[in-house]
Amino acid sequence: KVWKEGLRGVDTDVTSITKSIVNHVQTSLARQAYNLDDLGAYQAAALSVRDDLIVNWNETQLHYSRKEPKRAYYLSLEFLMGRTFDNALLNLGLKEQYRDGVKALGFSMEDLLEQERDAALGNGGLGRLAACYLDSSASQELPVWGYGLRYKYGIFQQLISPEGQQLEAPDPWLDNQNPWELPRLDVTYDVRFYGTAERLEDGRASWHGGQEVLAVAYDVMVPGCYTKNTNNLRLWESKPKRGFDLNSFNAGDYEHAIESSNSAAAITSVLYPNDHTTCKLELRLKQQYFWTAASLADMIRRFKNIGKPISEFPDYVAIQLNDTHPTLAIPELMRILIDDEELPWGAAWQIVTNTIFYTNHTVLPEALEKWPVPLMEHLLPRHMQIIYDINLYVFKSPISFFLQAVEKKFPGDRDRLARMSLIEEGFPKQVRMAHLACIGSRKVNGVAELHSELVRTTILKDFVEFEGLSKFSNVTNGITPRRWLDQCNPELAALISKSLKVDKSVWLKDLEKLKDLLPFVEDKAFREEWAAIKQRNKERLAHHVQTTLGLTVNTNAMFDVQIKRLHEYKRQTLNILGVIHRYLTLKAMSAEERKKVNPRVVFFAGKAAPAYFIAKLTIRLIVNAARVINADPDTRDLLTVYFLPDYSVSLAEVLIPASDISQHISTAGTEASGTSNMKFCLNGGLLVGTVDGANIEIAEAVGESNVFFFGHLTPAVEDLRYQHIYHPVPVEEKCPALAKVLNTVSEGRFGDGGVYEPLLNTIRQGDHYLLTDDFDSYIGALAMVDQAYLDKDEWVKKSIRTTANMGKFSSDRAILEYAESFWNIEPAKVP
Ligand code: 26R
Repeated sequence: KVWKEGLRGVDTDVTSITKSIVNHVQTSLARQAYNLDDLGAYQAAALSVRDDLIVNWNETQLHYSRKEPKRAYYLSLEFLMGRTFDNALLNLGLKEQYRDGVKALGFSMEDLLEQERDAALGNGGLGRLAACYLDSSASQELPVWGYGLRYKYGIFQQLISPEGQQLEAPDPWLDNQNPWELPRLDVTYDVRFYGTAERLEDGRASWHGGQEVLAVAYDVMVPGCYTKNTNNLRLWESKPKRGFDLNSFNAGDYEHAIESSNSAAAITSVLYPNDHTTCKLELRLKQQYFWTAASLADMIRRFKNIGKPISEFPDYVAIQLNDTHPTLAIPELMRILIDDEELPWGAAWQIVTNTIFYTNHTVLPEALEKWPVPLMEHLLPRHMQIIYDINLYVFKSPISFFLQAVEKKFPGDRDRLARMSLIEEGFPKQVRMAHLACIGSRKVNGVAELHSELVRTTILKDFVEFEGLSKFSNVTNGITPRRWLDQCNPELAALISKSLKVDKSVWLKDLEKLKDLLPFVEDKAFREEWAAIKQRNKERLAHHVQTTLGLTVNTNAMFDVQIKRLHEYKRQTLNILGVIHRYLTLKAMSAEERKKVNPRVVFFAGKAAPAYFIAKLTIRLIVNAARVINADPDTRDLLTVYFLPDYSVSLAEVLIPASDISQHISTAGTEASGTSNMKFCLNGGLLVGTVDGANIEIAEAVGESNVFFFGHLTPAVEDLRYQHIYHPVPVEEKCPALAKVLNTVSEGRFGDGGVYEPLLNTIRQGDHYLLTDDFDSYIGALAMVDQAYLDKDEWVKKSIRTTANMGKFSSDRAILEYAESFWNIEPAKVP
């Protein structure tokens, strides 16, 4: 059965589609149909699909306005959407028709899909999670909107120099018109910065003066899968409030005239490429306030349209903070309620703490946001007052329920108050955004079981003791099976539908149905098909590498993949040192021995933050080790290494279905969840990893015999780090195999060894990420992988079992948990 509702009805036959495409060529693009290139054809086809999306989007928004359901808003500074065209076609159920339509016009769908630039408005896991959650919200017919920033430049493009250096280039993703957004030049808000805040009576204040900037809305349509419901992602662009300063212009001072207009436009000009290291730049704080202020103003305006008293705001609105980046929503909502709505402090606080929810995505100390008080006072004087007031109200006021509880429970515990304060003492003082997010929220959650437990027992321990356990919970992350199985692995999706004898619309929206694949583990013909699809996906990746990099990949080898942001805690260094160990081992073998070895191809991809020196050195080591290893005639049939530049959502869609094994090898307790681990396993790739993040729950779901675990466990980490500092043991003694690898690098086997000393020294001294502790068991795990791969048939069985047991990791499950246990919202299906 093909899904039919939600389409224009009669106009979805191939002739109507080609007509609509040609019409867009001639009108929207003002071009001739007979000399059209792939880019033009893509744009016209995209505009034609957009017509459908707009109809559904309009009906959805109208339906929500009429029904007035409680809505949820997902505030995220990052939405890593990737491409839209293929996803829109899939969700609308128009894939086949458009394939035939563009073919009739003399184009191939594959080529057209390649024309679209990724929307890369995010760094990594947190941004891609936001994109998966939007897809699931729409697919589950939930009234959810996303709010973010419309960066003119997304995450930088990564180039790799001949020496192996990462170079960064801008990502001008909007250069070829973006058909997926609707400018809303009429939806605008003023946002103020700087100026003065004067306290008035009744706890109110007046904030005036300073700079005013205009926020302009751009709406991105988010179609649900096999439903008419099409949600909205509203992205804000900054503009000068009044063109430019006419006085200066008339006085001949052109430079000054455009200065302030440039400074307004600068706010949304570029995505900050840092993840896991905070920067304290004024422009970043400006981004955060600009976006939260515009989003809240928009929500309040929509709420007021339904004519309810402001006290009912939490009955109609839930706001989810994606990490602490939008925490200013807490003091901003307080400001609106107190200064504009004239509510008393307690009533305002009641509303705020019933509306806002906070998700934490990392416990690494360097990633916890803190803003200097002087900067905050200067840029947002009224908000700084409110933050001080919250600190007083919650912790010290005699009328506070909390203080009584604290006093009763911990009499005279001044250290505790200092630890918990919103303000960290020091020079300068700093605002602790995670503390503010925590006390201003209805619920706080982590993103995998282990991570949520670490949030409760480490960074927010005092708050758990203060407010009780029930506020702190877990929602394990998920991924959308639409993009991460059906779209990226269409052959596997087709095999699943064929074997389960159901339309894919069934299992794509109820992923637990994959369990029904389990009986096929014993079906030889099925296993052969399964293996053949993996093989074709490997060939597709090899073809991609051939055409983009001109390199020939051995598709008879095991494909071993690690793709993620470069970071010491993710330990790409452990991987490349393991590769070098394998290389040295192969070199030491006789020709006879080598014949028994399974060939392996190792893929790396990922970006390093531009200022992250050690991470960039790791890239350099990977690239240079690859150059030497791939050129060695003794070993090159058995081991090759590739660093694929400019990792992106689109590249992930090619890499993930092709992997036999993927690596998720963070130091235990450091990776909050990981989500690519879920993507690989859903596509039948096996996992080698540490007992960390969502790896643990994946192993629980698929069975521990189907994953390769290694390394120390979280409770050991603190003690091991202590030993490294106070009782250091030289690497030579502690881990001779690793010492040998480090020395090989130092000696210059992969180019000037001196270059790598700072990287190698992070391991020799301090070794904060425990490479010396985990290296031997890592090598052991990889040996187990080799062993297991020898029995191809058993390997395929593991692969099928893995996919079949991944139902839990659908982002549909995750978003329903947020909807039901946090936001208290219900589906609002468009009829
Ligand atoms: C404050 C600033 C520098 C900053 C810190 C951290 C900016 C961005 C980040 C990104 C962090 C929060 C992130 O992406 N965390 C990842 O979130 C994923 C989704 O929950 C997890 O799967 C992943 O484990 C975690 O690292």
